[in-house]
Amino acid sequence: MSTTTSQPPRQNTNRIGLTVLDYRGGKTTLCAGCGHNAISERIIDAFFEMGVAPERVIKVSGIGCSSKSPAYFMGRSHSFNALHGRMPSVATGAALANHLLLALGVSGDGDTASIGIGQFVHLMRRNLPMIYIIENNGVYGLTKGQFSATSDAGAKSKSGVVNELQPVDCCVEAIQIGATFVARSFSGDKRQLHTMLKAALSHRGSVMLDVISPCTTFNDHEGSTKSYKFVKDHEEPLHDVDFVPHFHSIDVDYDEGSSLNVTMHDGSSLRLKKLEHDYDPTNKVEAVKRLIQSHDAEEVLTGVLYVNTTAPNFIDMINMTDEPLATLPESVTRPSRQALEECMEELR
Ligand SMILES: Cc1ncc(C[n+]2csc(CCOP(=O)(O)OP(=O)(O)O)c2C)c(N)n1
Ligand code: SF4
Ligand SMILES: [Mg+2]
Repeated sequence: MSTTTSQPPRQNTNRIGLTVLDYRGGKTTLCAGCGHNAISERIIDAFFEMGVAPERVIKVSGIGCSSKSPAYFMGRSHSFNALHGRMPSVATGAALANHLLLALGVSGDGDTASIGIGQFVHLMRRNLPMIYIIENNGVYGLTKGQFSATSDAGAKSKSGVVNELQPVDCCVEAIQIGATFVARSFSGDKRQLHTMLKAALSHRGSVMLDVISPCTTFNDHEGSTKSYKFVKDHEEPLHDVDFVPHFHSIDVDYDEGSSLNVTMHDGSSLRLKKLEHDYDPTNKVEAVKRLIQSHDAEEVLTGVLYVNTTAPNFIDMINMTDEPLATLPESVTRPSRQALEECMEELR
């Protein structure tokens, strides 16, 4: 009789020796099929693959089903669930207190474009280094499906009410005001979203990802423009998005011709392979024009809409100390009595 010793199954580890389980969080309490759950899965995969230490990440969110979702991934990271629409000011404080942390914001269309629009635009205009994800379902899911400010004019609610107001396009707002990596994707497009998230991790400025994320309970019916069916039928991808992390790039050859390569801040390559469009994502005016045209044509334009890897971010602009403010000793951060007296003297 032969004996075999049973070995525990070998798990794949990333470049910092962690398994994908190290990137998981609590069990989701969102509805089955909710787009937000799919986005959480993509976040887990992208952070695992890029080998980001969970302890280096601060997750920030507002209020909503979407804003609950950081509880369902990266349980080992720092986390702060702010007030409705107020995540940007908390994110700004956290990023300034410790610029070595990687800030990841998760918000909803209501949280960002309705109550939070004032905070949102000021975060984007500062080009604060962070990844800001809008899980966009066109409704206030948590409070039972009222239209949000991203709901399209003419869209029908589950109870048959027609929205008469024009939508806020968060991509247009973000591009116009200063964000430096702006993209739109769909929670059902696994490959595109996964690739965009990996590229976002290599960017040092405000990344704004507007992800159409259907609410299966309140906004997935006929007449909705944020349903799975509508997005699948009307999606217009600008390009095929590919990404080569800096730690792999030595082994990779690029096809010339129909692709545009963008070198990211850490040396990684974002590769945008043209589809039928001749689209330049470094041209701000063109990006806004295409978004407006696609809105008029009732298309859901997806892809990397705008990217600028040369603009200074807020941490550079304010000449931040190399050592994070959070860990500087009080002897450095607290002005001496003499310095205060000199200051008072100047004001006399
Ligand atoms: C100051 C304040 N106003 C209103 C509410 C009620 N409220 C909670 S969540 C929410 C909307 C959430 O919508 P969204 O951000 O789109 O998230 P979703 O649930 O759709 O993911 C509202 C209006 C609140 N919590 N706080
Ligand atoms: S109500 Fe809508 S947004 Fe909220 S968890 Fe359910 S499906 Fe998702
Ligand atoms: Mg919503």
